[in-house]
Amino acid sequence: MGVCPEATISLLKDNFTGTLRHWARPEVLACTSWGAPIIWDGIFDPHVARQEARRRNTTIGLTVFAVGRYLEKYLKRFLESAEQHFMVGQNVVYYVFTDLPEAVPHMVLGQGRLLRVETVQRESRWQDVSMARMRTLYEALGGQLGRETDYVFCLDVDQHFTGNFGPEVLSDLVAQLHAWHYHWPRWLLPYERNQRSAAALSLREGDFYYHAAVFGGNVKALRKLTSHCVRGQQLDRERGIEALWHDESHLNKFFWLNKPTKLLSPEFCWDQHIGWRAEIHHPRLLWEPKEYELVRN
Ligand code: 2GW
Ligand code: MN
Repeated sequence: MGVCPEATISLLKDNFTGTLRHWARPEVLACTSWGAPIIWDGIFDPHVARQEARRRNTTIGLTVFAVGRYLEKYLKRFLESAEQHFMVGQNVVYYVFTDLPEAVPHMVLGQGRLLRVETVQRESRWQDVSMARMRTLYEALGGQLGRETDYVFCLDVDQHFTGNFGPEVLSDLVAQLHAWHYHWPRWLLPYERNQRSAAALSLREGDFYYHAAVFGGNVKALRKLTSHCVRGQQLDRERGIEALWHDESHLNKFFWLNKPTKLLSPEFCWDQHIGWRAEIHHPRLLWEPKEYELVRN
């Protein structure tokens, strides 16, 4: 891990949280080499972030896809937990993309929050269900979603909130450190290595391995991100290849070329199966157990 490089410490002021107390967590890396903060529990003041978001009358979008069996399996718990923990007290618009609009659970939402249901086609391969999200998001960001929000977070549905997930996560371009890979050496990270793929990174490339289950940013930055991934996926398809981790591989390529302005610690998307880790103080979003046999057939 390590401390912040001297050169970047002066930059560790965040629009939403003010000065970050990176010295409060000396055992973790609290900033990147390009000066972006890495948000760990204890280095930000959630109260300052909340006030700043209210002052700006910020509206935050939360997009989630629930196609096929993932709807009945995960969506209700995801949304109910979001009502408890996601951007409480802010303006929030949920966008649920599904092939089963009539099966979306009826939710009583807090003040200033609304839920939109958008119908999408069901892809026959699960890899395509996951990758098709990038095109759908690109189009939505160019339409009503983009017009009615300032920042958007795009999440997997197979997880639930367990703690405060507030405006401290907001920034122009936000990436999530992958819970399984945040302390791995770079050459071992599961980037796409086939140089024919648009998602390829060489052994000398890559900063961190980011998890596609959580990414966010402002509307303009996310338009750029999603269009990059759509194009990369299309190029690969034309060559008859598919990146190792599908949309996640293209997302990692994008973040290598376009550095995120904020990183979230693994506390913001944690897998309990990893077990206890000294640096994980307060998990805020937990993966649901994987039951591939059940849902992937
Ligand atoms: C996906 C895989 C196998 C069977 C079904 C599905 C599936 C996914 C589905 O039937 N319906 C559905 O709505 N999805 C959506 O795609 C849902 O939002 C889900 O959270 C998302 C990604 O699929 P998931 O969560 O099963 O994949 P993970 O947790 O292994 O995801 C990581 O890798 C993926 C690419 O392989 C994505 O990049 C994902 O963002 C990563 O977290
Ligand atoms: Mn997932």
